[in-house]
Amino acid sequence: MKTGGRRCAGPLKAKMNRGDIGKAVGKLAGAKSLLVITGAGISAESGIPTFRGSDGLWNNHRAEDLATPSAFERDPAVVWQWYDWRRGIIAKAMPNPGHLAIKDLEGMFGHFLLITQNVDGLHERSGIRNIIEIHGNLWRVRCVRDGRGSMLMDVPLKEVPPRCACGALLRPDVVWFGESIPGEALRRSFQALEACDVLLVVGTSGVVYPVASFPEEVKGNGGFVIEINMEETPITRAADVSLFGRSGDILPEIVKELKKSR
Ligand code: BJW
Repeated sequence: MKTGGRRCAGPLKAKMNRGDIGKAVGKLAGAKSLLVITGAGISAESGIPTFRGSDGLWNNHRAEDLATPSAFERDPAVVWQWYDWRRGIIAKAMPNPGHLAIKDLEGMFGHFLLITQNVDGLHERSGIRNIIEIHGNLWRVRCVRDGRGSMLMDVPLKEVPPRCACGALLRPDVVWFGESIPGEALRRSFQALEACDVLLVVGTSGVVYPVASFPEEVKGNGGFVIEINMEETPITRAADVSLFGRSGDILPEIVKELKKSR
């Protein structure tokens, strides 16, 4: 299943087989500490578009036009229209069997942390407790004048761009390209990368840093890396096991087998 030196994402080269699931479950059964990382792929089966790939958000919108501080400075209304559209899709979406299986995994490990790159809030809605939303949350906003954060749940937005009571612009409380990951989230992430026995990486293209470097970090610390994705990614090279297919199929299967083995 591992593909050796391939660096680039490519077409699906191999299908998951029972041996790979067995190897993953065997390792999980002996692990005390599990770290899970998710990306847009985990929410794809809830009907939320991913960023890259044939149906990805970046096909119609250039990242530099929408997910950067300079884009927001140039045209906050355009950026907010994009977020308003995505908030409309996410408001109707529900956690899928992949989200629910990760919630089940949380209950099976003494030490568990989920680091999600997603801003959709679906993991939280699955009931998970130990979570870092490393790129923020698109239901939270903050005032560009004083940085104060609040929730803004209106769908659609009442005004675009939305404004704070003080009259300044509000921005989505998410991390755009070129912005730093909040210090506390990064510190806790690196602590978990050092401490985990197993890292499970689900539905990310593995091209956006710093998360793209996390699998190599875990390998460097002697941890075991399991990847779940529809296709090969740059992470496939670092992964000890790669399971190719839908996370909403594979994760419940892992939970089922893990319960049997305990
Ligand atoms: C399925 C599936 C199914 C589908 N089942 N799977 C080091 C080297 C080079 C560059 C940098 C570096 N360090 C920092 C940078 C710059 C930059 C960066 O990474 N650039 C790269 C593009 C090269 N990083 C940053 O700027 C970060 N900040 C930072 O590091 O600060 C310090 C610093 C700054 C500058 C220089 C150096 C240091 C911040 C990154 C913020 C990313 N923000 C976004 C938007 C968030 C808000 C929003 O949502 O609007 O985050 S961009 C976008 O990409 C979003 C995502 O979280 C992120 C990752 O995407 P993800 O989740 O992987 O989605 P996709 O679509 O790419 O992949 C989906 C996958 O699912 C695919 O593989 C499918 O196959 C799979 N899939 N269906 C399983 N059913």
